[in-house]
Amino acid sequence: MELKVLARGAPAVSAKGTGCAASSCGEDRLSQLPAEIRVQIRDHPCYSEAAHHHYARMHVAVAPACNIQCHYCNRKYDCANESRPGVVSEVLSPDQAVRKVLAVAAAIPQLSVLGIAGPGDPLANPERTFVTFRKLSQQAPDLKLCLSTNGLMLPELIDALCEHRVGHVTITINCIDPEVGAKIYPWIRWKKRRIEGAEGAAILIEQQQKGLEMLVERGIPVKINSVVIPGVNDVHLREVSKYVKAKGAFLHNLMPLIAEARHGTFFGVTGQRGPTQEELRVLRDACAGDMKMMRHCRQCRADAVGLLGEDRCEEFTLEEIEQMLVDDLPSEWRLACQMIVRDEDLLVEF
Ligand code: CLF
Ligand code: SF4
Repeated sequence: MELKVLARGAPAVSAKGTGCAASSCGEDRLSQLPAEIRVQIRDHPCYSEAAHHHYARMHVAVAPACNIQCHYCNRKYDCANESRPGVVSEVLSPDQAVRKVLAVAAAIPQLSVLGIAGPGDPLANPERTFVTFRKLSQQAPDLKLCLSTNGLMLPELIDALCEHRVGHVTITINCIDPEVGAKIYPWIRWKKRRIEGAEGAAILIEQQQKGLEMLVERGIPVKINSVVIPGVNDVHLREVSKYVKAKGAFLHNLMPLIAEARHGTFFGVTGQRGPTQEELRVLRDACAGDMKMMRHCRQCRADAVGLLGEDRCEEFTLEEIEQMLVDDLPSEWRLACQMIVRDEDLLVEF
């Protein structure tokens, strides 16, 4: 792919095929943010809409277990063509994950972010998650580390997150009312007990809110994901958006529920529908008055690889990686490839 460098001051041009108009792509908004936040997000494809044209992320699926049950989740179901959270073809050991990251980094120089997002909850598998982060910090120190969690164990593991240099955290917050939560979470596992209904949801909500505050205090930009479930939490999410903004979250991502009977989830088999595009747009617009909204999410698999919307996970199966010569580009080389789009005076077009 040839990078065409345009003259200084020329209008920005969106990447072909990404379906995102330049006027909404955030270069201007990015330049208005405080310098330290800009540095944290400018090469993160999820936190910066502009960056998702130029930077890639990958997930390593090292976290199989979960400590709660959501009515929209069934991690047993796998389809190579399906892009949705929790879907994964292979669970990796930390060593396999490191090898995979180095192989991908050598093949995709735009790789800037390594995330752990499942297929279960990364913080319900702390040892596997943190061993992976530690090894990658040593072997690919330029990669930003990112994590997506249900938040149940966030307060207890916050120090470990900071020690391991995790710079971006997403919490899935679907409600701030336990009665709404009881319709989404049948149970949680807490202190070796299974706690059901609103009682369990109340503990989860409290932990999520505590975790959000602690992350903000530590200067970590927090993104909130919320699954929009019509008739269950859609109206309530306006309140959620106000709440998380007041607590200092950086970005809110309202994701449509994906529920089909063939996925075997509770919502799928009971016929719970997802929101229409119009319902989603109206809700996002209503919440946008309260905080910055993410509108370019691709609801990635837990083993996604590449630019958002151009998933290349099938090229990097365990079998393929075993046969690859894993000889990562030195970090400086990768950074040099990326630096051209980091320079805010240069506008580039693919
Ligand atoms: Fe992955 Fe999530 Fe980090 Fe991004 S995804 S852990 S913040 S590196 Fe991004 Fe994918 Fe949407 Fe997630 S497009 S599902 S928001
Ligand atoms: Fe599934 Fe994530 Fe919910 Fe756990 S927290 S049940 S992995 S969606």
